[in-house]
Amino acid sequence: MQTLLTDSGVTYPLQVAEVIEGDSLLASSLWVNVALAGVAALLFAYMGQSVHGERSRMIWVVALFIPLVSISSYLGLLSGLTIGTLQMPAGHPLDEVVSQWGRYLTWAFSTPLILAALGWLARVDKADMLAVIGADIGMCLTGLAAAQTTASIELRWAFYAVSCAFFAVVLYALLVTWPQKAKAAGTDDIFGTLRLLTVVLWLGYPIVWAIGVEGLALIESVGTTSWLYSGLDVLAKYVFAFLLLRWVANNESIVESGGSAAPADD
Ligand code: RET
Repeated sequence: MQTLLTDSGVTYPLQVAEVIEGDSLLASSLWVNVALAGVAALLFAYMGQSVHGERSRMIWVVALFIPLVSISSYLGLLSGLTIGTLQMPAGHPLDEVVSQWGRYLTWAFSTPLILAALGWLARVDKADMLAVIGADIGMCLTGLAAAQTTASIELRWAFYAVSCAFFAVVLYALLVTWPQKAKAAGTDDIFGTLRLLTVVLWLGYPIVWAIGVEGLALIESVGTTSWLYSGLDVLAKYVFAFLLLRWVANNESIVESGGSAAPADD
C-alpha cells in the first residue's frame, strides 16, 4: 500500500481519502454502511409513528439514533477525518497500519444506545444501567487506546486486555443479571432473542481486532478487516434495532405496564 506519511510525519485527511477511493474493497465496506444506515433511519422514523407510550418512545428514540450515529461514523472514515496511518512498534507483523480509529470513538456513542434500549426493555434500575454503560464506554475508549498506541507492542495488548475486562462486565449483565429483570418485566422472549444476537455479534469485534491488521495481522488487508467490522455493524445495529422496534410497536402494552399486561401476539 502506498505510504501516507509526509516527510514531517503528518497524515493529511485528503491524502487518506484518496487512498480510500483507490481501494475499492475498503471504500465499499464504508459506503454500504452509509447507505444501509440511511435506509434504516428512514424506516425507523416511519415505524416510530405507531409508538405512543413514554418508555416505548424512549426505546424508539435510542433505536433511531443508532443509524444516525452510524452515518456520521462512516462519513468520518470516508472523508479521511477519522482514519490514519500509524508506524507500528517492534514486534508487530506490519510496519505501517491504516487505523480506522473513528470506529472505536463512535462505538462509545452507539453501543450505549444499544445497551440503553436493552436495559429499558428489561426494566433494569438506573444504577445497573450506569454501571454497564460506564463499562461499555470504558471498553470502547481503551480499545481506541489499544489501536493508537505505538510506544510498544506490549502496551497495545495491555490496553486490549483492559478493554476485554470492561467487556466482561457488559457480558455478565447481558447473560446473568439483566435476563432476570426482563423475566419480571414480561419482556424475556424478545430480550432473549436480542441478547443472543448482541452477545454473539459483539464477541466478533475483539476477534476481528485480534486477527485483523491492528492485532496479529493474520488478515493483512485493511479492506477485509473493514468489511468484517462493517458486516458485524449491519447485524448488531440495524437488524438489532429493527427487531427491537417491531416488537415494541406490537407489544406496547407490555413495555408500558412492566409485565402486568397480557402478552400480545407477535
Ligand atoms: C475492541 C478491541 C479491544 C477489546 C474489545 C473490543 C470490543 C469491541 C466491541 C464493539 C462493539 C461494537 C458495536 C458497535 C456498533 O455500533 C474495542 C474491538 C473487547 C464489543 C456493537
